[in-house]
Amino acid sequence: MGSRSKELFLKAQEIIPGGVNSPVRAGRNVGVDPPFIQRADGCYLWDADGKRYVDYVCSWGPMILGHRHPEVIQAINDALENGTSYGAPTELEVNLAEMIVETVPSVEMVRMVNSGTEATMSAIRLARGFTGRNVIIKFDGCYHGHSDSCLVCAGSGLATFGIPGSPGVPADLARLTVSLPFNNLKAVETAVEKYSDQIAAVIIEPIAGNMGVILPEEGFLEGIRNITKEHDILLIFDEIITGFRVSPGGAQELYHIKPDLTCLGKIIGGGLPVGAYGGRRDIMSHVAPDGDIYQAGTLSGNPLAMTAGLVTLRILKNREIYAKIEEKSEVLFSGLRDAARQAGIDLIINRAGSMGAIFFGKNPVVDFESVQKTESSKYASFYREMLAQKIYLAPSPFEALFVSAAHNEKTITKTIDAAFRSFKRL
Ligand code: KE4
Repeated sequence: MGSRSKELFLKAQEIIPGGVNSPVRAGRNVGVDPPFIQRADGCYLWDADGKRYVDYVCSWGPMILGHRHPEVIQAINDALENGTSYGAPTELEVNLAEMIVETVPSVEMVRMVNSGTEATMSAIRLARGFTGRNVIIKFDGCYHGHSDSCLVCAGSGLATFGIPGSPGVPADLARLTVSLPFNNLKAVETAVEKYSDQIAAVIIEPIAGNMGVILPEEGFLEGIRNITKEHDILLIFDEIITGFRVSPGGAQELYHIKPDLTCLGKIIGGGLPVGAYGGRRDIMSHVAPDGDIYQAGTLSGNPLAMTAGLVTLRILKNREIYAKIEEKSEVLFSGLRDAARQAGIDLIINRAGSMGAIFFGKNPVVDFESVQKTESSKYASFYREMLAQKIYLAPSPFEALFVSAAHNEKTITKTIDAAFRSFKRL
């Protein structure tokens, strides 16, 4: 890390917990003090010392078009002429809601919020209010933001009530969340048998992106949809990463599954703070002020965020973009696989479109338990070697890498070459 980043990090740690405004950025998982980023453009980031990196974090997903897409920047600049926030309804919010309803198969109505956490927290409250039930089922290794009901780990034994995943989460609340192994339909059946009339909802990342990337096995999502339908349990798809990422309609479009509620974020804000939850009209109509389930937000539907999201989604209407990013992603990840093989390194790669993850190990990675058996220390070494060659990966083995429309053959070839050199040094 250069001197200016070092200076800034020292100062930041005095006045911001860990020197960062979100824990993963601190680089504790990879043993690196973080470069402080000053600007971004296309597929590149520049740090405070002027070093340029090829970026595969893409702000954790939003920047599918690449940084500073000219049309997005122009639209935000134009919107600034009209002010920055009104706290009142605007045409922009209607237009973005319309875009989401038109594109995401199961969403009939949608409410904008300001983060993914707010989206899932609100969807869970709505599910509990609508069903009159309190238990939530989630999956080990899936992350739905930091609201109390989501910061819960699996209790001891299968399908038992959860335990707090963080101090400050009341044990009495954690007990209302059951966390199950991903890709384990039997566990879902067991939990539903055990708690059926107490379960409000199952919430899942249909393609997991917070324990590396893990794809649903054949029949897993469909099985959950059938079980939840049978027991009047709501199915919530957390598509905050996958929405408009793996396809415009998200994973639910890819797998032809209709959840009852969907949470969105990241890409729909085009890089500005945003979240959204939506779904069946008969459920969403219970949200205040139409219904009595309360949720609110000062900056919800902020005109700048709506503008950035609208332009981003309008550009993404051209599905050619997805085909091109798919091609680039295949070149990148197959290149990483070949480089690891040539360097004699055991590497597992999971990929869904332009989101993917690399795991050091030999065995398939299909759930959180198998993630924990991979060699995360090797990922940390690989991360440091790649950063030294100006390739900016997620500073944790439990995240996804993202390819954008701005990555090109030159930067992908540079990445694969850097990876080969890095693998050789492991
Ligand atoms: P935010 O509250 O961070 O906007 O969204 C929470 C969230 C909800 N659901 C999914 C599937 C998510 O991936 C996230 C946030 N993702 C993390 C990284 N995978 C954001 C990065 C961070 O925490 O700094």
